[in-house]
Amino acid sequence: MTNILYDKIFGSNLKNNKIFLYTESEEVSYKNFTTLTNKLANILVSHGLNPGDRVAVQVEKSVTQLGLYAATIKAGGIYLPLNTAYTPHELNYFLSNARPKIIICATDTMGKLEKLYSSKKASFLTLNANETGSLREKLKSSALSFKAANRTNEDLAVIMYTSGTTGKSKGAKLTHQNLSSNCTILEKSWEFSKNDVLLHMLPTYHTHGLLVACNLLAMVGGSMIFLPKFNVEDALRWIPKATSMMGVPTFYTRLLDNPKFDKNLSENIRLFISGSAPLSADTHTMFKKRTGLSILERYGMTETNMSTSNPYRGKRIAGTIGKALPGVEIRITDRVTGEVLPDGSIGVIEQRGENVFSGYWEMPEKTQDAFTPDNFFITGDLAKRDKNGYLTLVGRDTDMIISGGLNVYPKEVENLIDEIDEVLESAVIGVPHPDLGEGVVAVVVLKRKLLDRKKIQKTLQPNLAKFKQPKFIIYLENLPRNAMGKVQKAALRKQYKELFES
Ligand code: MLC
Repeated sequence: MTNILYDKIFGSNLKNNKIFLYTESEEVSYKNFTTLTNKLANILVSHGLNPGDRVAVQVEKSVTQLGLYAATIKAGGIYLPLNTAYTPHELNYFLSNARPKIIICATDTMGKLEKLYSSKKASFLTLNANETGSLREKLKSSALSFKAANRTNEDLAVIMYTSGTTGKSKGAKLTHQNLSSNCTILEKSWEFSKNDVLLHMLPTYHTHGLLVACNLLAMVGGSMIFLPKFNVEDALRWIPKATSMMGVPTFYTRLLDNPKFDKNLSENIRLFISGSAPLSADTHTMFKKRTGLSILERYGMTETNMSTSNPYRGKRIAGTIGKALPGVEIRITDRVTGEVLPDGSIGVIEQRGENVFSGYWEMPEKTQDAFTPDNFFITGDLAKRDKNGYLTLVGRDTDMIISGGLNVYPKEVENLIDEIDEVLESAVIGVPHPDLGEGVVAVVVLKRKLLDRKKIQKTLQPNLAKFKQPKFIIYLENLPRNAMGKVQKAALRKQYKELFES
């Protein structure tokens, strides 16, 4: 019996007394983490989990939460992590679409969700930020051993939702093979080993924090300083004890803004990695000046895991996302004709390899649209490749916004704004933001005056995660349009490019 992902990621360190996780309050060995995983897997199975069933998890980052991920995989389930910022309204969509067998969330979320989502076919368990809840209660009497379910390469391990251009999110299906093969490539490419201690301050409901950081460190038998979220003071305190860190560009710009962050503090660090949003060449250069270290920028997506990387040994070129990782085929194509373009031309990044997901959950048409006939995934990111194979991102084929490493699809926000009686139409754009990379801005045309000036914000609040809500709303008489009547978002982005600069 094999369970491809579990055996690969957690299998070799099961009985190890070495510390896997350091938190502010405890140290968890691999051995204790395995016991926790087994107990959690027994609880999941006792709630009816069969191989192939989904386990939806919307909880704060914690040791138990990471154990739930391992337990779901070990029990043969499909782990479905959900951003804690999602509102019950958004959750209702994910749950109705994925139909999980088990839902694990905070106690107060359960109260709200039960009203919206019919729980007939799902069991609810609770886990709160302070590690209380029904799940922790059940741990006390759960059995210590658990036999891993058989899972092959093609079986699904994780579904992660990504926003879509039409405003409806799509569940990216990630197989045991997608995740385990990518991890092996990263181990070799970034030279991770059991000697590594990774400072982990990312959320664990996205690819970056869960499938890159946690999978990799568990697989090599390393350790993680596992903190609930990023803040500069905690980072400064823990960086001297770490050998590596992964973050979105906002982590690095916030560190640079603090004069206490310097070369001495980071002398034990062998590798700072950045991804999920473009790192500006300026930040790369300033970071090198301050610490003597070049941030390694890499590129990936929920659908593809990690696809390109600057080298561990060799030249890390500021402003580039490096070269295709081993086993990942990348080509640049014309956005209209699909024709493969020569190096130096700007076009859409398409990729193929074991890293690429197996399609969108129960959305065959969207899956078909996302792939070329020869099975390359069309990313929608625009880039050019130089003669040495280094890729530079130059924009996006869609008008997606990346705010602090989180993707926001304008359509989802526009749909909600346009439903307001007084609104004629809206255009949601991303403009440069000094802290978040891009900030969400709504440009709104009213049919008639808003009696309540905060009506738009009040409408969005219960329906949309905070990070998707506009940080600024601009009211115009008309939206700029081209001769075809299409809203010219590029013109709006240009006009408001300095909005967040002061
Ligand atoms: C929080 N807020 C955000 C935000 N995060 N707004 C826009 N964009 C974001 N990313 C809101 C908060 O709710 C708060 O609202 C206000 O903005 C300021 O909060 P903050 O305290 O400054 O934010 P903070 O909690 O520090 O979070 C910022 C952050 C965090 C950048 C540290 O968002 C983060 O950890 N991002 C990482 C996301 C990530 O892991 N992405 C990987 C995706 S995987 P208010 O009004 O209450 O003050 C992927 C694939 C790949 O993309 O290749 O990696």
